[in-house]
Amino acid sequence: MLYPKINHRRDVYNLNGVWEYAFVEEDYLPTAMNPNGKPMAVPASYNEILTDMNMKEYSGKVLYEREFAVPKREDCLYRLRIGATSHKCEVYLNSEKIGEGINGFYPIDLPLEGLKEQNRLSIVIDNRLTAQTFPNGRIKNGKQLIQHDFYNYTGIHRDVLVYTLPKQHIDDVVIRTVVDGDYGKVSVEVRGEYKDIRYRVLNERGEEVVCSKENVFQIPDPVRWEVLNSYLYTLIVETDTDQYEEKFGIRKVEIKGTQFLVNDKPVYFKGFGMHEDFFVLGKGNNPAVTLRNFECMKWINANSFRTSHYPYSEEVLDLADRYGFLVIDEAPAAGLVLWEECFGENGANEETLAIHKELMKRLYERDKNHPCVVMVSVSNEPQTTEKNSEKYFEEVFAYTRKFWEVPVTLVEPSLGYAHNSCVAKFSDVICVNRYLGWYTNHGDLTVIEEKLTKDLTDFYEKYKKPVILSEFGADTIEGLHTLPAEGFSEDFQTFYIAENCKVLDKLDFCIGEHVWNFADFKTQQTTGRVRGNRKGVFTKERQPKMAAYYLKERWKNK
Ligand code: BDP
Repeated sequence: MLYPKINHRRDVYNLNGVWEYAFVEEDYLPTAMNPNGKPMAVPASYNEILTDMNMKEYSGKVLYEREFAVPKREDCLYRLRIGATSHKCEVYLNSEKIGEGINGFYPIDLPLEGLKEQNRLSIVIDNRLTAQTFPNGRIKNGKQLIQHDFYNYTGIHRDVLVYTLPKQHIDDVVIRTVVDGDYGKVSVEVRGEYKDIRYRVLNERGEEVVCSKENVFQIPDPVRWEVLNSYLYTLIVETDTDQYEEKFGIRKVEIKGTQFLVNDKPVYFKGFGMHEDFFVLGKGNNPAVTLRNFECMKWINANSFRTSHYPYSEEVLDLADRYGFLVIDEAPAAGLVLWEECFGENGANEETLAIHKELMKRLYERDKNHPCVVMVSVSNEPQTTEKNSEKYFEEVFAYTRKFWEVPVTLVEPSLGYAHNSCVAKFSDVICVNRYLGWYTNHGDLTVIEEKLTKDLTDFYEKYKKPVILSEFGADTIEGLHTLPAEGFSEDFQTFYIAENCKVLDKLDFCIGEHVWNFADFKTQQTTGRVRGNRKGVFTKERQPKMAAYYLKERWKNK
């Protein structure tokens, strides 16, 4: 799947802006422009824009609609590309259903046939979460129950584009670097219709370094894509009728013993679990917010992040490629804890499993060419202690590895241990979440050293795989200080993080630390949340809390 790009063969028209929205009935069909439509921004979530609680928390179907016109050309095909709508949706062009979206974090790419001079695009979104959606949820007595700790933002969250393709066109481009261990050897696989094809590669200065008729070629004096020191080449695929440009980086990812190697050099993951979440926008993609996030990460000397708990926008990954961040690309499989409903009695619920596998494939189709993606996570905190999880995840891992060449992991829950996890054996790197001294023994920093050492060492001893502490953190209200340090103060967060890090420094099978979370984020209302989850090392405004200065110093030389 290729991102729509503009060049002399292809056009792109942007449909972002102010659309009409309306909450609609279950069986609603968009046969004409809805007369109750009110203005709504795209991309954005509606939840942080509306001021009425019932509307903000609405669960059910919501219509997004707009009219549009594009220049008409006979010699090309038209397609629609919706970056993401949360969650499922049905798409209609001039009252005709043209397709569906199956998940809130993946693009929907559909042919647009029979375009008129003036057209109406209607998207009916369903934001309800069930045992068969990703993330999972449950509807009880008509009320949405959320199984995970992030807000169920709803809306069109990423760009809506109409684009054209030549009739004979390139469908897909897969770029593999470091073929047979040789740096600079590149192989390109192009899917599509063409008679002639050639491959050109430009370096970062825009100079042509390769022009080849063959799909496997050598880049002279290759410059590698390194962690925090990226180098991106541009591949231009030219056929007799079409052209597509894709950036790529030359880098090799490997696990040797307990080392995670990028370009033959061991790396230590320093960074965060994050969320796509910001004031007013909700989950609406915005490059200014992404850039502020990345500038803060550079400032604090982080080198990596996990796209917890769903695939982030393609624009985020483009920028991560450029900043040289290492990304653990996570599927939207959070909240897999409803074992009876999700997994059935004797192993996998076939429907849930089939969707999960499809999402792993689509993640590959979308993200395969990004050098920043160095590992894939199939799920965050499923109930790995449940025996049925073994069969389920055996299949998910095997299927994921059919596509992905990078290491594959699964993030173990706070109560998953080496002795009771049925699935840790499938991971290439064991990612472990721990909230010692926070959710257990709350406020007691003295429990961390012994318990964390034991939990992580047990995982290593049993599986002999490298380990990442993929979540640890403490809710912190900025400006709150206590002496001695008590929970929710900036002091406590700083000492809490330092205490965990002290353990990691002693365990050489540990290859990384991802603090939970990069910034404060919205959750559903509940007693343990003061306007959301406050474990951010940065506030929601993206200003540093006290712990940020500790981490900046620590990560400078780590
Ligand atoms: C972890 C979850 C994460 C939560 C975090 C917390 O993976 O999504 O936000 O707990 O409670 O278990 O802060």
